[in-house]
Amino acid sequence: MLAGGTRIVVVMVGLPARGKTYISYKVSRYLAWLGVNCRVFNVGEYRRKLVGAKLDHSFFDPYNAAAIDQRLKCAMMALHDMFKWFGDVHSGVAVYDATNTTRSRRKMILDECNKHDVEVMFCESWCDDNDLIDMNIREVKRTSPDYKGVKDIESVMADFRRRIDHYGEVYEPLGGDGTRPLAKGAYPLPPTNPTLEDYNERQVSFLRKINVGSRMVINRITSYLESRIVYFIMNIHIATRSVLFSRHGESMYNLDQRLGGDPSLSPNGKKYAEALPSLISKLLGDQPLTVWTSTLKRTSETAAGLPYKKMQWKALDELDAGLCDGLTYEDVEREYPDEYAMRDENKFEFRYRGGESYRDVVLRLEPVIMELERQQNIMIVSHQAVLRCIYAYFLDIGPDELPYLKIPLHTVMKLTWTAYGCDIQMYKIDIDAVDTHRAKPKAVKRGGILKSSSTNGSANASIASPAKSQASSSKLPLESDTGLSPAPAEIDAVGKGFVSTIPTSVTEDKPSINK
Ligand code: ADP
Ligand code: FDP
Ligand code: F6P
Repeated sequence: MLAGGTRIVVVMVGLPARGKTYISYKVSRYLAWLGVNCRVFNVGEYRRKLVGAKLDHSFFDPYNAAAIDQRLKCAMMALHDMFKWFGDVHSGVAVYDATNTTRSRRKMILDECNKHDVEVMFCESWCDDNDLIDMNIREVKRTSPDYKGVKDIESVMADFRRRIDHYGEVYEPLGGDGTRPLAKGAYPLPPTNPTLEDYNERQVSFLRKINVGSRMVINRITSYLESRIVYFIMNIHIATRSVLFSRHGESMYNLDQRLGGDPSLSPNGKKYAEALPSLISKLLGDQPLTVWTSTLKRTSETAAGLPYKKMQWKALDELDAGLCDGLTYEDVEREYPDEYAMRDENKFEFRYRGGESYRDVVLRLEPVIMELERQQNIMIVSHQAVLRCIYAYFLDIGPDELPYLKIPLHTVMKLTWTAYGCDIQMYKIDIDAVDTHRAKPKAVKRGGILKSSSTNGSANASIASPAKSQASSSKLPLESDTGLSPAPAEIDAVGKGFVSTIPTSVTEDKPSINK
């Protein structure tokens, strides 16, 4: 996806509380999931470390000379770290997350990036919906380290609004043609750029997202990857909605531990399909929903009783096991020992002969993810490997862990959105099903010799540490390699995911968000 040596930085632009950090982490998760080196550099984090977190609005006053100096220093340090990172990874996409609200600041960034051979693409979020901005402050900014310990919400709101006003005094939206006078009191011009007269923003690559996407302006986007990023940012929205996932009910192949095929549901699988509509209606009430299934019988049989619009996606079909389709893991180990061992060595990259790898599945799921971002309430009924890939996208899980995620049968997963990421709630329907999860072995047998299993070499996805915890707030625990499925209570205790068992006869919902 990324030609060797390509280095792109998405430079965020906009007043505070316009969703810049939200967009930054979404872009980063998307690209990392596709296997692109990606990292967010959030200047606010540098400011908190270098100057302090608890600064009132006056620190952001554009006429506060001392603060201007400190803010420029933070911006330069983040840039410096970004160039260092590009030096380490050689090719990748960085997201430079700051307000960058003046032309002088943007020109400085552009000049520095040109010196370091980094392509710049600006992304501005512009919004004048005061109710939405107030909601962003109330729901996200209030819990930021800047206001830690402040109990009075109204004083947070007032201080943050004044912070926004300070930025507003010197704000120059993207796209100026170089003829406008400079905003007074803005950041001092770097000595190397004594003039901005020649800086025409109509010549640079940018996307302006206006009022969450009710209007977009796209300017001089040329490269393939830039256009993918633009398309992604165009599609993301912030409307509240429900996204649900489930594997198909237990299949006849699952009973035999066979891979792939196109079997029908087992008797217990059919019971799950019958129980599903009542759980979904408990979770959604009378909200509209569209159900996406794969083209395989076991998913359409599972969704058959759901009284909603349905759509089949070939892209949601299970990972193709090629030559091994229809075999059990034991058959594969016996008949194709080398391939069996190679899969254990690097499960994400391993491609079945005549079939697919997890990486292949991720790539074919990209349009599904894009559509999922655009849509409202969606339920996906699919398969173990496919749901691992989708789960990994939302929870920012890398290629080492992804192929071992535990996605149990007869369980509905519901996404919940956090400030900059997602959480997952799991609702288990109390109908027996086999466990198809095969844990990561401690040692791999190759040519009759046991070797301890390594991690995949392809872990090129990363997000800068400061906000990582905010970007990916929850992960399902990996199965231990005992081969035993942990009881729900154990899952609760081990990791951040949790399972709530809903007996078919009980009507009351028990689940609660795991924090
Ligand atoms: P900023 O980084 O601009 O200060 P944040 O990313 O911290 O703002 O704000 C997060 C909030 O912004 C989230 O509640 C999210 O729903 C909202 N948001 C996301 N995208 C947009 C957008 N395009 N315009 C306005 N608000 C948005
Ligand atoms: P953030 O919301 O990401 O914390 O409020 C604006 C802010 O971002 C400040 O924290 C941070 O100091 C600043 O943006 C980023 O730097 P600039 O003011 O220099 O753009
Ligand atoms: O066993 C169920 C199943 O969906 C198979 O059809 C598929 O080959 C397998 O899971 C994928 O899981 P893994 O990648 O762990 O073998």
